[in-house]
Amino acid sequence: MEAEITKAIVETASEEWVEYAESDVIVVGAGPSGLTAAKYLAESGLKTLVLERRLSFGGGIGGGGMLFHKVVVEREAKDILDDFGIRYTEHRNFLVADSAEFMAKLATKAIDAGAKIIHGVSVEDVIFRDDPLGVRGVCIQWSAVEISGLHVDPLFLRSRAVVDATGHDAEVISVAARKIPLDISVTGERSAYSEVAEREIVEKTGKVVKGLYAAGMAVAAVHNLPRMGPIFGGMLLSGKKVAEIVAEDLKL
Ligand code: 48F
Repeated sequence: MEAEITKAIVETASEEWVEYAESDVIVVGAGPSGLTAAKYLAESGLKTLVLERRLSFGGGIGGGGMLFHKVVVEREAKDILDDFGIRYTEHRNFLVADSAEFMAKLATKAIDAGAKIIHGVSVEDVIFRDDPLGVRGVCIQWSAVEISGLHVDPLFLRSRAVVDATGHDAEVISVAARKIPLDISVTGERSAYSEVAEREIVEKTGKVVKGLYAAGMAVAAVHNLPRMGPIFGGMLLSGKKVAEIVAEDLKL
């Protein structure tokens, strides 16, 4: 029986790795912007793979606001909450959701829409071509190997688009900016100014170079925008917007 358990896991997982060696879109990071993007990308018919370093969903959602188990969302993002079936209460100008429900339903709806999410995998670099200049996929490593510091070569996954939804450090765009002549520098985010941050992150969400897109707090890192704290409307709207832009760009 033990051998059969091993075969069941290794054979089915390996089949999927082969299937996802090439995708339409790779979303890096299963935080609020990445999960939102994944749902709408999958719904538009694109083969969508989400790679998440940790063994959990939600990125910065689970901590709520300083471990108070609530997150705040602006009314502008109400339709997205409704799309995901996330319940909320009204508190003056804001909608307030339970952080556990928020992250669980973002993940569930992304998976139900057809996105494949794989945990414990870190993106450490990109694949690029200069004919024309652009990103064509990612280099991946088990997070456990990354954390151990062992010298293990990565594997490659090709895709037509990569969405950096890695949060405050914009890890994918940072490595691409350092190692490809992209003519961008990732200057990092500024101190808190919530209303400006919420608006400008959505406005500046989109393509960085052919094949590489920024969503969520990665946008703030790339465009030197302020941070906003535990308010999540901008993350949801950014995830939806990047999905629409990628779907439009990938139209044949
Ligand atoms: O940080 P995170 O939640 O990013 P986000 O979608 O949302 C930001 C908010 O949570 C909050 C905020 C606004 O309300 O200020 O912080 O922009 O989620 C990013 C996810 O990406 C994973 C990381 O573990 C987290 O779950 N991640 C980061 N780098 C990598 C990665 C990487 N190189 N490879 C794979 N996953």
